[in-house]
Amino acid sequence: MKLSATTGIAAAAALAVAGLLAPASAQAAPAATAAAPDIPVANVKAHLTQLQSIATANGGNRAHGRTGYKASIDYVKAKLDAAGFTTALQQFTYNGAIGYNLVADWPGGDPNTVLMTGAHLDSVTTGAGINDNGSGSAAVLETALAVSRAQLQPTKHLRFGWWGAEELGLVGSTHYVNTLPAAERSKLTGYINADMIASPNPGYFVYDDDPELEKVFKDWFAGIGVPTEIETEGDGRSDHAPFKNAGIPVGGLFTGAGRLKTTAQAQKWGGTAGQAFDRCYHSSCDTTANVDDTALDRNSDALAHAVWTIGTAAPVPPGDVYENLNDVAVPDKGPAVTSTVTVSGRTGNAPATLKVGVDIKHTWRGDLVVDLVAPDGTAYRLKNSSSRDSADNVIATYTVDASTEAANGDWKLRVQDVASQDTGYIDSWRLTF
Ligand code: DTR
Ligand code: CA
Ligand code: ZN
Ligand code: ZN
Repeated sequence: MKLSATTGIAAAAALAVAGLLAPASAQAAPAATAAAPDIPVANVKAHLTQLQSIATANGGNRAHGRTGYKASIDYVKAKLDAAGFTTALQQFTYNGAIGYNLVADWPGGDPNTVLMTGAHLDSVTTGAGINDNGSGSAAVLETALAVSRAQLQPTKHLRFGWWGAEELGLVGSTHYVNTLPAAERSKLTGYINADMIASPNPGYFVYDDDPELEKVFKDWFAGIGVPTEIETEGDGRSDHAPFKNAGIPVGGLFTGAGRLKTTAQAQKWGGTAGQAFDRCYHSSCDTTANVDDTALDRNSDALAHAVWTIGTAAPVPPGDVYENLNDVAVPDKGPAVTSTVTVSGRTGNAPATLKVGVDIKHTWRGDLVVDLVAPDGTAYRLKNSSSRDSADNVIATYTVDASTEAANGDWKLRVQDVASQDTGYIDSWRLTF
């Protein structure tokens, strides 16, 4: 068993996902973060008007492989080039057509901690795709332009992305993540996704993936008195999925698609119960008339708030990493297995934000239950089993409040496969104090 205990010697966190925000103590210090400006919704709508005009001039859509998509990319790129971003077009081929991702870097910030915000720019072939996903694309663009207007000097490096061929299966974002060198991928400390954020009968959904990204959004909406719900059906449904599968913390915003708004939701958000959040989802009526301005405004401001808050937070000091790189086979529908990390030489208790990085290779990860077991035997549930989660591998970082646990001792990762078929193994795991 190979342990790379770094007792007492601060080492760069092996996971670039050690944390998005400064630890609580640093947050108690004078505000290390800058307040985001209001994003003028008129500016966002102006981008939507341009995207609508592009669709109208190009056969009524902005779909992958069509002239309307490339015209959309050119529009967004021109705005960013003029605002001082370093832009790059990434080409890929899908279904015999050339697709494009647009990536824009804001010069400055720590190149080893990158916060990325993105949206897919393509529409379906049946319409202009103004809510899906001109809304997300325009809000991300206007947030980037606001960074330029402010000449923001963030602590993290800010990157923005516009993806191609999302409607055909997250093709552009998957191509981006899969072709990013591992060393570059490990610098991505978070990815924020905006896909459908101005539905005409809006709900206010926040992705329930990374706890810190979820909190930043939920706190912002609570601050304006708007209740939110967690987006439980988002897994795999938009461009955050390839980032999540690569072990990068993800978050995002969503106002709903074809699902019907319930009576309870209409009572808290207004709008019409029994009607879809977006009746024009993937339809020709998804035009500039298919946008709720208030939802667009709120989500644009929430996006800017998250970029400013996380992008300007005090750098997270490197943690002490204790890891076990030994493979441990997980028997199919069998007894739990464990992998141990011995922590020694520390004083006091573990932190309230103990980072648990796991890398479990396993097809149909829904079979797996994963716990952290403290030296005194206390178990902390990291992941429940799920009959719906058919994706492969559990590559994630969990934040555990272990402040009641003594730091020193044998910590165990406990994994059990509770459903038949599909097997795998613990590839590695680590604790970052
Ligand atoms: N797949 C997206 C729309 C969508 C459906 N469910 C969610 C959940 C979270 C984000 C987006 C979506 C599309 O059609 O582009
Ligand atoms: Ca606004
Ligand atoms: Zn979409
Ligand atoms: Zn769509």
